[in-house]
Amino acid sequence: MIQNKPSFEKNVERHSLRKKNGSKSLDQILLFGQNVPSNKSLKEWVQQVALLTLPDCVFWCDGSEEEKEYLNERAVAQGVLIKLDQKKWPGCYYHHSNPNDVARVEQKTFICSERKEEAGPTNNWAEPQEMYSKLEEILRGSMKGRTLYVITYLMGPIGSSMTRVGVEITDSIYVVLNMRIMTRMGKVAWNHLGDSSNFNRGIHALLDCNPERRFICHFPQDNTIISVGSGYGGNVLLGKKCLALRIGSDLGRREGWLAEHMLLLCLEDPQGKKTYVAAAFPSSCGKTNFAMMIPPANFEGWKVTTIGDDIAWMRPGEDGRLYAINPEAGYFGVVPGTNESSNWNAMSMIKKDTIFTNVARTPDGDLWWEGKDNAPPLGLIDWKGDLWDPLSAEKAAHPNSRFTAPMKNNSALAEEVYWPEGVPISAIIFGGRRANTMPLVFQAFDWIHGVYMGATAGSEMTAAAAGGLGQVRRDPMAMLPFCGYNMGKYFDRWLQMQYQIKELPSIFHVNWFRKDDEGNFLWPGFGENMRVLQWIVERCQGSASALETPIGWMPSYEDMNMDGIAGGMTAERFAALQKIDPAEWKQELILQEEFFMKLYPDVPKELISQRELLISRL
Ligand code: OXD
Ligand code: MN
Repeated sequence: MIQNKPSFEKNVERHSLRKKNGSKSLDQILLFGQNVPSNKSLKEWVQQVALLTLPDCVFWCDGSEEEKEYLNERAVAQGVLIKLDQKKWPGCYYHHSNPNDVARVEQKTFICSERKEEAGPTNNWAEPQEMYSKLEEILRGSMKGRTLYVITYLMGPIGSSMTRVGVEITDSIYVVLNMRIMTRMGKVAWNHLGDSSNFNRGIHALLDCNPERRFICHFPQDNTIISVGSGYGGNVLLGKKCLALRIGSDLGRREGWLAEHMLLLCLEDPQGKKTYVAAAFPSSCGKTNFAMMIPPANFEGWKVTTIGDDIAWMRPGEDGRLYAINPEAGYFGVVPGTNESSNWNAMSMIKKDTIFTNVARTPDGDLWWEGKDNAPPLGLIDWKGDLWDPLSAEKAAHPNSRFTAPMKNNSALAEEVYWPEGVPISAIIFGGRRANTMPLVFQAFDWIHGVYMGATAGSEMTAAAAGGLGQVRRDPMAMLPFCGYNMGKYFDRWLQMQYQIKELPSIFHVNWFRKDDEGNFLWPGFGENMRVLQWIVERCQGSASALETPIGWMPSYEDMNMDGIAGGMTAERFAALQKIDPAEWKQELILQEEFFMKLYPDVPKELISQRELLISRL
């Protein structure tokens, strides 16, 4: 039932007529869409951008169901989306991206703060006026013949004091349909904004998807983002990495809170006691799986529910605890490897209302990807749109192929995700993908030591970003690609938290990816990670013991619940998982020092002395 579809169509038709009749009044094009908000500064800004980009039509997205149906049909008609078999995949669509545009581009991502030092040595910096001028030339007339969509959206739950309004102007219908899943969008955001001019201004233009003209630029002092030349989610769903992390972290610096690349989960024990946990892992290291984990069968009475899978905003609460919200409303998750046993909740969630990007499909509208757990069907069409040769070394689905799914379809969704003030965090976990050196789990001695553990975390690079796959790089707090200001100052922000919070969360480090000498994973991962989570929660509650080691508190084999663990676990194998190898740690400390040298002179002295203390303990 598309009640209002005719009125959208009439709007577009009326517009075309006006164009034929030579009427170019911007006031008139601004009327397109079902409704238009009354906010004057918003309208003026959209008008300015329309005058620069010269679209055929301006479409104000109101976030309604009717609008979604209309836009889905339009996207199919334009060949941007392919409708999947609606019996197998109700409400699901498919999108192929340009093969040159499948991941975030860190080398083309800029923080255009007033001074280079504000962006710091880990970010690309460009002088703001120069970058604005360059982008203005790129944007001039760039939307001719296209529709300019105005997406007004919220990052954060309705009614939360932490929630921010963003407006993304885009000429990509794919972006509109993804943003409606990832954020609370349309009228709800107009109502939140009211007459205020305090909103993030984001402009996205697809252009011709030429990597040479691809720039993802942030202007923190103006609360502005401009992204051109890409259609990949991480570069163009501006609420996510750009606003919620890069601009968000800078807002946190000014206002005394933290925007983090963290999942949020609620762990309920058999007595019904709930513990809230935040965990930072670099991209494609299993945050979504961890946030949706199902405890092993013998963990009767334990329950994990998801608050967020990628981003957390954390601020001191009035009661002296650290409170966190998930600013998003959907998941933009990596598909390959997702199956009923690795992530049952995600599998059932993506069966409806999901946009799939760059997985493989069959000619009759079904889907397949590596790790889906069934043999590839015949006649598979790969992520580039070509017939896939099962004998070729090429993957049928791109390793960074994605689903975009609304969080309300997650059967493990925590009710707390809607709480305006968020949840009080008891444990913070840092982790990465490390084949060696890093034990399965250890706990920081105190807050400063924990900040040091996060600040020095490293991980092997994955397909989520273009670049050297598999190389270990320092990725402090999993924020290397997302911190919108000087990393040393960001460490300071973390340290400052100890004066803002009375009940500081305990901090842990985990590594699910340690391998033996033959290259086999030592830990089964997935739902079995619950065993580590249980120890962490019991440490927070003061009921689990630990051994003091040079790198932190560690569980002994007996401290862990290993009953019924998949594949079995012996004390020797656990010792290999937890081993502190002096040669590996020597190398680790050298790499940490190199990283600190890069950040010189902004590394807080507290962290330098933590490193010295660690050396002396080792
Ligand atoms: C993501 C990423 O898409 O971190 O979440 O790249
Ligand atoms: Mn992420």
